[in-house]
Amino acid sequence: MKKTDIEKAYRLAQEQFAAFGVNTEKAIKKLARIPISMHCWQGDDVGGYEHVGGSELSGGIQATGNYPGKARTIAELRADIVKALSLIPGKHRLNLHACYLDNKGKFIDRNEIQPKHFQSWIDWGKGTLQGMDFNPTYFSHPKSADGFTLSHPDKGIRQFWVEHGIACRKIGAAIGKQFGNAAVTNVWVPDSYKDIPADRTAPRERLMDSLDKVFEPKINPAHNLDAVESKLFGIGGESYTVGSHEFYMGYAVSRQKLLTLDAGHYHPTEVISEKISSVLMFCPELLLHVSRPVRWDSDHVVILDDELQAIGKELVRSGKLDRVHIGLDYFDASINRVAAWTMGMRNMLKALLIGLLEPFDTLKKLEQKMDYTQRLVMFEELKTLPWAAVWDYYCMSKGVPVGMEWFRDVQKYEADVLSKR
Ligand code: RNT
Ligand code: ZN
Repeated sequence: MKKTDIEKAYRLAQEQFAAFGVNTEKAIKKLARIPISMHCWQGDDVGGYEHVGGSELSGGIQATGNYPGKARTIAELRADIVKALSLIPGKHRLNLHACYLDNKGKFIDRNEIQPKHFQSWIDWGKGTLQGMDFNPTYFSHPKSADGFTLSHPDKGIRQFWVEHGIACRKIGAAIGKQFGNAAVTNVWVPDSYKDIPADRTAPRERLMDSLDKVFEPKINPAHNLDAVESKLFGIGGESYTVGSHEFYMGYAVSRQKLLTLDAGHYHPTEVISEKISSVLMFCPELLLHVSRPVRWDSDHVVILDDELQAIGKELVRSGKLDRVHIGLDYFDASINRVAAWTMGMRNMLKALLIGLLEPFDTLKKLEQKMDYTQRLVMFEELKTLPWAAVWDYYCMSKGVPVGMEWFRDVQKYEADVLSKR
């Protein structure tokens, strides 16, 4: 598309939105200030670099597919991340998992990792990223092979994982300190039973106790924020998940931690867009794992579907974006991984833009007057307003490819780099 055409389309769109009382310039400015935390694990199918060549993924999550070009080393992963970020408008964050440590070829067990093992990531990220987030890795490890970690019946194994959690919070703090903004360190454990348990209480009591130990050391919240993520079920853990939604909602509220809402961790008709407003009333802040479940927690690439748009709108409507951390969480190994990142990130931003372009005050007024007919008429009308022209203009103004142009770049990268791996 020609630059002048993008501008022309934008001017027309600007007028159409203005007729609804919406200022597109303001929307664009706000969008530019929202960082999305891009998950490192889409680049190598959640393998990590603890061992040469990555680890066997375990813990009830699965990456399926064997598309060529997976990042085999930290250097390759970084190159792929840089490529993806060059196609996404705005300045963003990187979400790292503990198993992506830079151990310089020497195995370091999870309870012994230190900030120094992530220093090369921090140094590398400083120029490019707005900040970084962190995750303890409670899967793909011999001590998680029983399907239990922080709630394991064995005290020694629980202690090992408590130490891992504490080590990770310290790494989060080192990251946050050096970037000048807090890293969110998100705790997710796979602990679950394949079949019906007899005792549902004891594992939850153990998890609560272990979490309290993980969070015991005081860490400056300006450097590190603690989040906890629930789940409904995992592969091989279908009947009972220790860290259920109720468990973590209660835990986060009582300990004033961040709650993580993962879009794939609820019953199929349950959506996280509906939960945002409630969680923000009772938790200090919120972390999102934007994902896409297809029939189950399948971690498909985030597309611009109804739920993603609902999430974008809810976040904007809440007026509390400053208390929300947006991260992506999916891993599709069956398509080009750089494209998978780019699509998900661009779609998340599109959803936020759609939210920012909504005449929320007008809709609220109609609702207060109980004019539900006009509310619905307006919802429908808004769907076809030319937000895409605003998006194109935004991409152009940020110096990233407009429309499908970004995919040409990825194709070239695949031919020049990925296909040679
Ligand atoms: C698993 C959780 C968790 C992981 C990442 C890799 O179901 O969603 O967030 O996907 O930690
Ligand atoms: Zn998640």
